Amino acid sequence: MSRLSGAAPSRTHLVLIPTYNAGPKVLETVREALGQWAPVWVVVDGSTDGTGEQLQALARSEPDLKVMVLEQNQGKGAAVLHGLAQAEAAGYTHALTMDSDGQHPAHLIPDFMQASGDDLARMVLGKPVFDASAPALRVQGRKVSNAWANLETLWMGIGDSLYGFRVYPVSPLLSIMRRQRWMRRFDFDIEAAVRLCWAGVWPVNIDAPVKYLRPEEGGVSHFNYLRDNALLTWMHTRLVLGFLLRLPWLLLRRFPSPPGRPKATQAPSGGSDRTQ
Ligand SMILES: Nc1nc2c(ncn2[C@@H]2O[C@H](COP(=O)(O)OP(=O)(O)OP(=O)(O)O)[C@@H](O)[C@H]2O)c(=O)[nH]1
Ligand SMILES: [Mg+2]
Repeated sequence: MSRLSGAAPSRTHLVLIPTYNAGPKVLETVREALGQWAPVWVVVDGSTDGTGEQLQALARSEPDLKVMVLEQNQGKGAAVLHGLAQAEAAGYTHALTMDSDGQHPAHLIPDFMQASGDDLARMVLGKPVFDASAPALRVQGRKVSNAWANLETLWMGIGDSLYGFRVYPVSPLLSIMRRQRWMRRFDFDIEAAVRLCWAGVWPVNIDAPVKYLRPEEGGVSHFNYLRDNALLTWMHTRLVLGFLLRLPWLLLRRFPSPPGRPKATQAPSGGSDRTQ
């Protein structure tokens, strides 16, 4: 399915890269992704560092690259939502999201796409393998978020709640995002994994290295400890409330009834995450 294999671009699975002021790394990332897969779509999220124009120039010579530009910065989740809506309209069923800042392993794109297959009830989650470049605070901090995400899903198997290198089924994720106003910023990755679990999309976890680049290596981060941790705290508060509302049904689904009794297959009518 990828250009590397010499096959035609996929008509079902695409790579979707949201980007915001990522500097020169974004061009490298996009080229690496194009070396592994076609098509690759980039959503430029109101970048002001000139990379939007550079990406548009690259797209003129790369038929498998599509660049969409949002005039104003809207946040990672909003940028992904924009790309997903276009992907659905064009008939794509699955999107592999990856960050634009050189942290994610483009060489694993084909493996992740293969693991996803055509299953709309499966998401493929990258499980970060850190090296010495990873700041201890970030590595430890995500354990807190992972613990909450696992509780909120009754341990359905989210290996890592934060890592954005993933394959999502497009229509279930779109229907979840369109029903609410959250998940538009840094809260996107965690809430997407949790709500997709609630909707019956099961996680498959695959180890994937993550790099933390120093600024002199071109590393850029927009993570803001205060702002983003406040956002994540509010997000988990919301998710715990949603979890408590769904708890009876989640328990029934997680621990099926004895033979002879009907099995829970979908959220109760009050639940807002039914995908079909
Ligand atoms: N933070 C942020 N990222 C955005 C936004 N819009 C798109 N993105 C993209 O989302 C991805 C993740 O952003 P980062 O700031 O690197 O967040 P992170 O990788 O979780 O955090 P670090 O581990 O500190 O790099 C990057 O590819 C960004 O370009 C936005 O408004 N804010
Ligand atoms: Mg990053």
